[in-house]
Amino acid sequence: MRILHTSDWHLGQNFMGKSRVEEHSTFLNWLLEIIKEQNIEVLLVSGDIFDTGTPPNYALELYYNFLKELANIKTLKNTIITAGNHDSISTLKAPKQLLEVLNVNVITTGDEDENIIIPIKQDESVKAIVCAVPFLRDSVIRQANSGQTISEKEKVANSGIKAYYESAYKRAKELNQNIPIVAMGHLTTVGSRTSESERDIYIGGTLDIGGDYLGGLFDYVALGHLHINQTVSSNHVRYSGSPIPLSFSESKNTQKVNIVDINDSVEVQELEVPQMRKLIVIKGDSKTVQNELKNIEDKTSWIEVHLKDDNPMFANTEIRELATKLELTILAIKIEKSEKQIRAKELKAISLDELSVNDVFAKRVELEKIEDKEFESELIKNFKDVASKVSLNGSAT
Ligand SMILES: [Mn+2]
Repeated sequence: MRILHTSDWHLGQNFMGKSRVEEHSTFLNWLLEIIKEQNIEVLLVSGDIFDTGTPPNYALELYYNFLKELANIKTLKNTIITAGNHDSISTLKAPKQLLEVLNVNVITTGDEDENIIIPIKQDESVKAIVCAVPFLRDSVIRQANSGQTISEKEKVANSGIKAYYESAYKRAKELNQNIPIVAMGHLTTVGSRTSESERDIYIGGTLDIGGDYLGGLFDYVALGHLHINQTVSSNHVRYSGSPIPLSFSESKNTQKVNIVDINDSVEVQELEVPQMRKLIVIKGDSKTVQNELKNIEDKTSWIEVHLKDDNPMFANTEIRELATKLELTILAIKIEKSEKQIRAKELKAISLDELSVNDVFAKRVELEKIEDKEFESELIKNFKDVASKVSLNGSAT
Protein backbone atom coordinates (compact mmCIF):
# COMPACT_ATOMS: atom_id res chain seq x y z
CA MET A 1 0.00 0.00 0.00
CA ARG A 2 1.50 3.27 -1.10
CA ILE A 3 0.23 6.46 0.49
CA LEU A 4 1.01 10.10 -0.20
CA HIS A 5 0.59 12.31 2.88
CA THR A 6 0.29 16.08 2.58
CA SER A 7 -1.49 18.87 4.50
CA ASP A 8 -1.80 22.59 5.13
CA TRP A 9 -2.16 23.78 1.57
CA HIS A 10 -3.90 26.98 2.65
CA LEU A 11 -5.31 27.58 -0.83
CA GLY A 12 -6.42 31.16 -1.32
CA GLN A 13 -3.94 32.61 1.15
CA ASN A 14 -3.67 36.37 1.01
CA PHE A 15 0.00 36.97 1.67
CA MET A 16 0.55 40.61 2.61
CA GLY A 17 -1.77 41.62 -0.19
CA LYS A 18 -0.38 39.09 -2.70
CA SER A 19 -2.09 36.00 -4.08
CA ARG A 20 -0.39 32.59 -3.95
CA VAL A 21 -2.36 31.25 -6.91
CA GLU A 22 0.68 30.62 -9.11
CA GLU A 23 2.55 28.80 -6.37
CA HIS A 24 -0.45 26.67 -5.45
CA SER A 25 -1.21 25.87 -9.04
CA THR A 26 2.42 24.84 -9.64
CA PHE A 27 2.30 22.64 -6.55
CA LEU A 28 -0.95 20.89 -7.51
CA ASN A 29 0.33 20.17 -11.03
CA TRP A 30 3.53 18.78 -9.57
CA LEU A 31 1.51 16.67 -7.11
CA LEU A 32 -0.55 15.15 -9.93
CA GLU A 33 2.65 14.13 -11.71
CA ILE A 34 4.10 12.60 -8.53
CA ILE A 35 0.91 10.62 -7.85
CA LYS A 36 1.16 9.17 -11.35
CA GLU A 37 4.92 8.60 -11.37
CA GLN A 38 5.06 7.04 -7.93
CA ASN A 39 1.96 4.87 -8.36
CA ILE A 40 0.29 6.35 -5.31
CA GLU A 41 -2.77 4.37 -4.19
CA VAL A 42 -4.09 6.57 -1.41
CA LEU A 43 -3.86 10.35 -1.09
CA LEU A 44 -4.29 11.81 2.41
CA VAL A 45 -4.71 15.54 2.93
CA SER A 46 -4.66 16.25 6.68
CA GLY A 47 -6.49 19.55 6.97
CA ASP A 48 -6.23 23.24 6.17
CA ILE A 49 -7.07 22.83 2.51
CA PHE A 50 -8.12 26.46 2.42
CA ASP A 51 -6.66 29.41 4.25
CA THR A 52 -9.96 30.97 5.26
CA GLY A 53 -13.55 30.03 5.87
CA THR A 54 -14.55 31.95 2.75
CA PRO A 55 -11.96 30.99 0.15
CA PRO A 56 -11.79 33.11 -3.03
CA ASN A 57 -13.26 31.55 -6.16
CA TYR A 58 -9.88 30.87 -7.75
CA ALA A 59 -8.97 28.73 -4.74
CA LEU A 60 -12.15 26.65 -5.09
CA GLU A 61 -11.41 26.30 -8.79
CA LEU A 62 -7.88 25.01 -8.08
CA TYR A 63 -9.29 22.51 -5.59
CA TYR A 64 -12.04 21.13 -7.84
CA ASN A 65 -9.85 20.99 -10.94
CA PHE A 66 -7.25 19.07 -8.97
CA LEU A 67 -9.86 16.56 -7.74
CA LYS A 68 -11.19 16.17 -11.26
CA GLU A 69 -7.68 15.34 -12.53
CA LEU A 70 -7.27 12.75 -9.76
CA ALA A 71 -10.21 10.82 -11.18
CA ASN A 72 -8.12 10.12 -14.30
CA ILE A 73 -5.32 8.43 -12.37
CA LYS A 74 -6.02 4.69 -12.46
CA THR A 75 -3.59 3.60 -9.72
CA LEU A 76 -5.15 5.97 -7.18
CA LYS A 77 -7.90 4.19 -5.24
CA ASN A 78 -8.88 6.68 -2.57
CA THR A 79 -8.43 10.30 -1.70
CA ILE A 80 -9.22 11.33 1.85
CA ILE A 81 -9.50 14.98 2.82
CA THR A 82 -10.06 16.14 6.39
CA ALA A 83 -10.92 19.62 7.63
CA GLY A 84 -8.37 21.67 9.56
CA ASN A 85 -8.96 24.58 11.91
CA HIS A 86 -8.76 27.05 9.01
CA ASP A 87 -11.35 25.23 6.90
CA SER A 88 -15.02 26.08 6.85
CA ILE A 89 -17.13 23.02 7.56
CA SER A 90 -19.86 24.09 5.18
CA THR A 91 -17.46 24.85 2.30
CA LEU A 92 -15.91 21.39 2.50
CA LYS A 93 -19.19 19.66 3.23
CA ALA A 94 -21.26 21.02 0.33
CA PRO A 95 -19.79 18.78 -2.43
CA LYS A 96 -19.14 15.82 -0.07
CA GLN A 97 -21.67 13.44 -1.66
CA LEU A 98 -20.73 14.37 -5.19
CA LEU A 99 -17.05 13.79 -4.46
CA GLU A 100 -17.78 10.34 -3.00
CA VAL A 101 -18.70 9.26 -6.52
CA LEU A 102 -15.10 10.09 -7.49
CA ASN A 103 -13.69 8.08 -4.53
CA VAL A 104 -12.88 11.25 -2.66
CA ASN A 105 -13.89 11.11 1.00
CA VAL A 106 -14.26 14.43 2.76
CA ILE A 107 -14.47 14.43 6.57
CA THR A 108 -15.42 17.72 8.14
CA THR A 109 -16.37 17.61 11.85
CA GLY A 110 -15.96 13.91 12.56
CA ASP A 111 -19.22 13.93 14.54
CA GLU A 112 -21.45 10.86 14.84
CA ASP A 113 -23.16 11.55 11.51
CA GLU A 114 -19.88 11.17 9.65
CA ASN A 115 -18.22 7.84 9.06
CA ILE A 116 -14.54 8.43 9.67
CA ILE A 117 -13.54 4.75 9.33
CA ILE A 118 -12.61 4.33 5.69
CA PRO A 119 -11.63 0.93 4.31
CA ILE A 120 -9.13 0.95 1.45
CA LYS A 121 -10.07 -1.77 -0.99
CA GLN A 122 -8.06 -3.55 -3.62
CA ASP A 123 -9.85 -6.05 -5.85
CA GLU A 124 -12.78 -6.16 -3.45
CA SER A 125 -10.68 -7.05 -0.40
CA VAL A 126 -9.83 -4.52 2.30
CA LYS A 127 -6.08 -3.78 2.39
CA ALA A 128 -5.95 -1.05 5.03
CA ILE A 129 -8.20 1.16 7.11
CA VAL A 130 -7.89 4.91 7.50
CA CYS A 131 -9.30 6.60 10.61
CA ALA A 132 -9.86 10.01 9.04
CA VAL A 133 -9.86 12.29 12.07
CA PRO A 134 -10.29 15.99 11.23
CA PHE A 135 -9.49 18.95 13.49
CA LEU A 136 -11.68 18.12 16.48
CA ARG A 137 -13.82 21.03 17.45
CA ASP A 138 -15.01 21.51 21.02
CA SER A 139 -18.55 20.39 20.32
CA VAL A 140 -17.33 17.04 19.08
CA ILE A 141 -15.02 16.18 21.95
CA ARG A 142 -16.91 17.60 24.89
CA GLN A 143 -19.71 19.78 26.10
CA ALA A 144 -18.57 23.36 26.65
CA ASN A 145 -18.23 24.14 30.32
CA SER A 146 -17.77 27.80 31.11
CA GLY A 147 -16.84 27.14 34.74
CA GLN A 148 -13.60 25.44 33.78
CA THR A 149 -10.21 27.07 34.01
CA ILE A 150 -7.93 26.94 30.99
CA SER A 151 -5.85 24.10 32.36
CA GLU A 152 -9.01 22.14 33.25
CA LYS A 153 -10.31 22.75 29.74
CA GLU A 154 -7.06 21.46 28.29
CA LYS A 155 -7.21 18.36 30.45
CA VAL A 156 -10.75 17.62 29.34
CA ALA A 157 -9.85 18.32 25.71
CA ASN A 158 -6.83 16.02 25.98
CA SER A 159 -8.76 13.11 27.35
CA GLY A 160 -11.58 13.81 24.89
CA ILE A 161 -9.21 13.66 21.94
CA LYS A 162 -7.52 10.51 23.25
CA ALA A 163 -10.90 8.86 23.76
CA TYR A 164 -11.88 9.84 20.23
CA TYR A 165 -8.78 8.20 18.74
CA GLU A 166 -9.20 5.11 20.91
CA SER A 167 -12.76 4.65 19.81
CA ALA A 168 -11.78 5.08 16.15
CA TYR A 169 -9.01 2.53 16.57
CA LYS A 170 -11.40 0.06 18.20
CA ARG A 171 -13.95 0.38 15.42
CA ALA A 172 -11.25 -0.12 12.80
CA LYS A 173 -10.03 -3.25 14.58
CA GLU A 174 -13.55 -4.61 14.74
CA LEU A 175 -13.79 -4.22 11.00
CA ASN A 176 -10.61 -6.14 10.37
CA GLN A 177 -8.05 -7.54 12.80
CA ASN A 178 -5.04 -8.02 10.59
CA ILE A 179 -4.52 -5.09 8.29
CA PRO A 180 -2.65 -1.80 8.75
CA ILE A 181 -4.57 1.00 10.42
CA VAL A 182 -3.63 4.55 9.52
CA ALA A 183 -4.83 7.65 11.40
CA MET A 184 -5.10 11.22 10.27
CA GLY A 185 -5.10 14.22 12.58
CA HIS A 186 -4.96 17.98 12.68
CA LEU A 187 -3.46 19.01 15.98
CA THR A 188 -0.30 19.97 17.85
CA THR A 189 1.56 17.15 19.54
CA VAL A 190 4.06 17.39 22.34
CA GLY A 191 7.63 17.84 21.22
CA SER A 192 6.84 19.21 17.79
CA ARG A 193 8.26 22.39 16.25
CA THR A 194 5.98 25.28 15.35
CA SER A 195 6.29 28.35 13.14
CA GLU A 196 4.63 31.78 13.12
CA SER A 197 1.75 31.08 10.79
CA GLU A 198 0.05 28.26 12.65
CA ARG A 199 -2.99 29.29 14.63
CA ASP A 200 -3.09 27.89 18.14
CA ILE A 201 -5.78 25.29 18.29
CA TYR A 202 -6.84 25.89 21.86
CA ILE A 203 -6.27 28.70 24.29
CA GLY A 204 -3.05 27.84 26.01
CA GLY A 205 -1.54 26.15 23.00
CA THR A 206 -0.04 22.70 22.96
CA LEU A 207 -2.14 19.75 23.94
CA ASP A 208 -0.64 16.87 25.77
CA ILE A 209 -1.22 14.34 23.03
CA GLY A 210 2.18 12.76 22.67
CA GLY A 211 3.29 11.32 19.38
CA ASP A 212 4.07 8.14 21.36
CA TYR A 213 0.47 7.79 22.30
CA LEU A 214 -0.84 7.88 18.72
CA GLY A 215 2.14 5.88 17.50
CA GLY A 216 1.28 3.13 19.96
CA LEU A 217 -2.10 2.61 18.35
CA PHE A 218 -1.63 3.17 14.64
CA ASP A 219 0.70 1.89 11.94
CA TYR A 220 1.09 5.37 10.49
CA VAL A 221 -0.19 8.75 11.69
CA ALA A 222 -0.60 11.41 8.98
CA LEU A 223 -0.66 14.73 10.82
CA GLY A 224 -1.40 18.26 9.74
CA HIS A 225 -1.46 21.69 11.42
CA LEU A 226 2.27 22.25 11.83
CA HIS A 227 3.93 23.65 8.74
CA ILE A 228 7.36 22.09 9.16
CA ASN A 229 7.83 18.55 7.87
CA GLN A 230 8.84 16.50 10.89
CA THR A 231 8.75 13.19 12.65
CA VAL A 232 7.20 13.12 16.11
CA SER A 233 8.87 10.72 18.54
CA SER A 234 8.68 7.65 16.29
CA ASN A 235 9.33 7.13 12.60
CA HIS A 236 5.68 6.52 11.73
CA VAL A 237 4.10 9.56 13.40
CA ARG A 238 4.68 12.51 11.11
CA TYR A 239 3.71 15.96 9.95
CA SER A 240 4.04 16.46 6.22
CA GLY A 241 4.24 20.22 6.59
CA SER A 242 2.86 22.70 4.08
CA PRO A 243 3.89 22.52 0.41
CA ILE A 244 4.80 26.22 0.18
CA PRO A 245 6.18 28.53 2.89
CA LEU A 246 3.21 30.36 4.40
CA SER A 247 5.17 33.04 6.20
CA PHE A 248 8.63 34.56 5.96
CA SER A 249 9.51 32.64 9.12
CA GLU A 250 9.07 29.45 7.10
CA SER A 251 11.31 30.56 4.24
CA LYS A 252 14.29 28.57 5.50
CA ASN A 253 12.36 25.29 5.77
CA THR A 254 12.32 22.68 3.04
CA GLN A 255 8.76 21.96 1.94
CA LYS A 256 7.92 18.29 1.51
CA VAL A 257 5.29 15.61 1.09
CA ASN A 258 5.63 12.12 2.58
CA ILE A 259 5.41 8.92 0.56
CA VAL A 260 4.56 6.06 2.87
CA ASP A 261 4.88 2.38 2.03
CA ILE A 262 3.02 0.13 4.40
CA ASN A 263 3.73 -3.53 3.86
CA ASP A 264 5.28 -5.75 6.51
CA SER A 265 7.02 -2.66 7.77
CA VAL A 266 6.45 1.06 7.33
CA GLU A 267 8.85 3.01 5.16
CA VAL A 268 8.66 6.75 4.68
CA GLN A 269 10.28 8.80 1.99
CA GLU A 270 10.26 12.59 2.29
CA LEU A 271 9.92 14.20 -1.11
CA GLU A 272 10.97 17.82 -1.57
CA VAL A 273 8.40 20.10 -3.22
CA PRO A 274 10.03 22.32 -5.88
CA GLN A 275 9.32 26.00 -5.21
CA MET A 276 8.47 28.43 -7.98
CA ARG A 277 9.01 31.46 -5.78
CA LYS A 278 11.55 32.17 -3.10
CA LEU A 279 10.69 34.04 0.08
CA ILE A 280 13.80 35.86 1.23
CA VAL A 281 14.49 37.48 4.59
CA ILE A 282 17.29 40.05 4.73
CA LYS A 283 18.58 41.37 8.03
CA GLY A 284 20.97 44.18 8.80
CA ASP A 285 21.72 47.89 8.44
CA SER A 286 21.02 49.86 5.30
CA LYS A 287 24.34 49.03 3.65
CA THR A 288 24.11 45.30 4.31
CA VAL A 289 20.53 45.16 3.06
CA GLN A 290 21.36 47.07 -0.11
CA ASN A 291 24.31 44.80 -0.87
CA GLU A 292 22.17 41.72 -0.44
CA LEU A 293 19.42 43.14 -2.64
CA LYS A 294 21.96 43.58 -5.44
CA ASN A 295 22.82 39.88 -5.21
CA ILE A 296 19.27 38.63 -5.73
CA GLU A 297 18.97 37.26 -9.23
CA ASP A 298 15.47 35.79 -9.19
CA LYS A 299 13.12 38.76 -9.72
CA THR A 300 10.04 36.71 -8.78
CA SER A 301 11.28 36.48 -5.17
CA TRP A 302 9.34 38.14 -2.38
CA ILE A 303 11.48 39.90 0.18
CA GLU A 304 11.10 40.89 3.82
CA VAL A 305 13.67 43.23 5.33
CA HIS A 306 14.49 43.37 9.04
CA LEU A 307 16.16 46.73 9.27
CA LYS A 308 18.42 47.60 12.15
CA ASP A 309 19.76 51.04 11.33
CA ASP A 310 20.39 54.23 13.28
CA ASN A 311 18.43 56.20 10.73
CA PRO A 312 15.61 53.81 9.80
CA MET A 313 13.39 56.33 8.03
CA PHE A 314 16.13 57.38 5.64
CA ALA A 315 17.28 53.76 5.18
CA ASN A 316 13.71 52.69 4.47
CA THR A 317 13.44 55.17 1.60
CA GLU A 318 16.85 54.27 0.21
CA ILE A 319 16.09 50.54 0.29
CA ARG A 320 12.73 50.97 -1.41
CA GLU A 321 14.23 53.12 -4.15
CA LEU A 322 16.94 50.55 -4.81
CA ALA A 323 14.36 47.74 -4.91
CA THR A 324 12.33 49.61 -7.52
CA LYS A 325 15.43 50.18 -9.59
CA LEU A 326 16.36 46.50 -9.40
CA GLU A 327 12.74 45.43 -10.10
CA LEU A 328 12.56 43.54 -6.81
CA THR A 329 9.45 43.06 -4.68
CA ILE A 330 9.79 43.99 -1.03
CA LEU A 331 6.64 43.03 0.87
CA ALA A 332 7.67 44.48 4.22
CA ILE A 333 10.40 46.41 5.92
CA LYS A 334 10.32 45.67 9.62
CA ILE A 335 12.20 48.15 11.69
CA GLU A 336 14.06 46.64 14.61
CA LYS A 337 15.34 48.78 17.42
CA SER A 338 19.03 49.52 17.30
CA GLU A 339 20.68 50.40 20.60
CA LYS A 340 21.44 54.02 19.72
CA GLN A 341 18.09 54.61 18.23
CA ILE A 342 15.89 56.49 20.65
CA ARG A 343 13.32 57.24 18.03
CA ALA A 344 12.34 53.60 17.91
CA LYS A 345 10.62 54.08 21.23
CA GLU A 346 8.31 56.68 19.77
CA LEU A 347 7.61 54.47 16.82
CA LYS A 348 5.62 51.84 18.61
CA ALA A 349 4.65 49.89 15.52
CA ILE A 350 7.15 47.30 14.36
CA SER A 351 6.31 47.44 10.69
CA LEU A 352 5.25 50.38 8.58
CA ASP A 353 3.61 47.99 6.18
CA GLU A 354 1.30 46.71 8.87
CA LEU A 355 -0.14 50.19 9.48
CA SER A 356 -3.08 51.56 7.56
CA VAL A 357 -3.45 55.25 6.80
CA ASN A 358 -6.04 55.46 9.55
CA ASP A 359 -3.66 53.86 12.06
CA VAL A 360 -1.03 56.47 11.27
CA PHE A 361 -3.54 59.29 11.72
CA ALA A 362 -4.79 57.85 15.00
CA LYS A 363 -1.22 57.67 16.30
CA ARG A 364 -0.63 61.28 15.30
CA VAL A 365 -3.81 62.38 17.09
CA GLU A 366 -2.67 60.48 20.17
CA LEU A 367 0.42 62.71 20.37
CA GLU A 368 -1.79 65.81 20.62
CA LYS A 369 -3.23 64.58 23.94
CA ILE A 370 -6.63 66.07 23.15
CA GLU A 371 -8.77 66.30 26.28
CA ASP A 372 -12.12 66.49 24.54
CA LYS A 373 -12.56 62.81 23.69
CA GLU A 374 -15.69 63.44 21.70
CA PHE A 375 -13.81 65.92 19.52
CA GLU A 376 -10.99 63.42 19.16
CA SER A 377 -13.21 60.63 17.95
CA GLU A 378 -15.03 63.06 15.65
CA LEU A 379 -11.67 64.07 14.19
CA ILE A 380 -10.67 60.46 13.58
CA LYS A 381 -14.05 59.66 12.08
CA ASN A 382 -13.87 62.62 9.69
CA PHE A 383 -10.38 61.62 8.66
CA LYS A 384 -11.59 58.10 7.90
CA ASP A 385 -14.41 59.49 5.76
CA VAL A 386 -12.00 61.63 3.78
CA ALA A 387 -9.40 58.89 3.47
CA SER A 388 -11.95 56.40 2.19
CA LYS A 389 -12.90 58.86 -0.58
CA VAL A 390 -9.33 59.48 -1.68
CA SER A 391 -7.40 56.86 -3.57
CA LEU A 392 -4.23 56.25 -1.60
CA ASN A 393 -2.85 53.26 -3.49
CA GLY A 394 -5.77 51.31 -2.12
CA SER A 395 -4.26 51.39 1.33
CA ALA A 396 -6.92 53.48 3.01
CA THR A 397 -8.79 50.54 4.42
MN1 LIG B 1 -4.06 24.27 10.99
